[in-house]
Amino acid sequence: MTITEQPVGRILFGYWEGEDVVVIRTDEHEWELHCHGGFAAVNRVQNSLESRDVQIQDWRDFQSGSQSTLEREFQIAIAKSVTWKTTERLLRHPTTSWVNQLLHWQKELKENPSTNLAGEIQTQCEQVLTRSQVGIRLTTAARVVLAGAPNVGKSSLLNRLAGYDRSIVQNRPGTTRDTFGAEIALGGYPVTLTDTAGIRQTDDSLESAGISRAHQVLRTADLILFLLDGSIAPTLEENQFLAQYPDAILVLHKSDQVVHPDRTITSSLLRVSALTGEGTETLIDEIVKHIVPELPAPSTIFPITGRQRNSLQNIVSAIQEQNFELLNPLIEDLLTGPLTND
Ligand SMILES: Nc1nc2c(ncn2[C@@H]2O[C@H](COP(=O)(O)OP(=O)(O)OP(=O)(O)O)[C@@H](O)[C@H]2O)c(=O)[nH]1
Ligand SMILES: [Mg+2]
Repeated sequence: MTITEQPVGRILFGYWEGEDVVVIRTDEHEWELHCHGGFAAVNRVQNSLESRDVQIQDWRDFQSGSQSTLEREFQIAIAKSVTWKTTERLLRHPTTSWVNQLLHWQKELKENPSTNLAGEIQTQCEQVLTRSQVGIRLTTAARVVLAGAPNVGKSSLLNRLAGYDRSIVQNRPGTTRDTFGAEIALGGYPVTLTDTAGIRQTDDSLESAGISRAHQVLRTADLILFLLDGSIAPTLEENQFLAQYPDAILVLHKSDQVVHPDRTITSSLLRVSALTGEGTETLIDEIVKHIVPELPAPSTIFPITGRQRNSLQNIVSAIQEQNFELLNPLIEDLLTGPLTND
């Protein structure tokens, strides 16, 4: 059977240029095509159809229908979500209730402009804004950076946490020359774990370039893990680093080795060994505790895009400045403003 003979609603299974495909005719002139695999398989099928004058529609336009921008943003976030945990949490977000609440406010403001609703709107928008970090962590990978002296075991720990050999490990200080990341999930949350060049004074221009890149990523990191080699005495560089990045989490690395007598071990110091795996579970818990704020109850509203956060902030500012006439258009903007990329 060819697809033009396919009855509407009938599901066909077959091959398209070597790829398995499932084709459903959804209307007289509309077919839905599903294929398996990653982006390469999808792109291959799509390109071959495009070359035969089939019009490809972006799924974001396809699903827009009568939905508000707010609802579309949550759907896009769910589609892009890379872990089960973040998908589940986004699916449970009470988006419809949020939309209904905004529509209700708009109606009230129109029907009764003298209404004393502004106080309630301000309080609720401020509360939603306090949960911004939750929305960011559910939709954007946290940037966690590994730092420390050359040879302290940064690349080994990255490989251990990633579960594969992403980074080159050698018993020679100065092995890693550039910064690079591994996309992983820790505790169910997406994380970009970045390896950096070991920080030290050096005359090697390539190594110094790597060290200055390390500082660039350290300045924008959500969390820094600073590794100390427990088997050697504390160094001046360690103290200098901690003065510069006081929020870094300290990790006493190579914990499988005998701790140097000059090292003071406090109970807050995490003891980890990339070699044996000791302490890695505790380290992961600690990372998650730092990057993800406590999740609110499933029925709680939170913003997930920069557009939503800006819109909420504009509503709060309008109320603070007593520009009540701006409230309705600003709520409209939160509901239906143009999609942005942030
Ligand atoms: N005993 C022990 N050795 C380790 C551990 N982790 C790494 N090493 C060893 O330490 C040496 C350096 O490891 P790397 O992971 O390359 O260290 P690095 O911090 O990335 O080094 P640079 O890239 O030069 O800055 C290698 O010989 C590793 O096998 C550990 O947990 N225990
Ligand atoms: Mg390295």
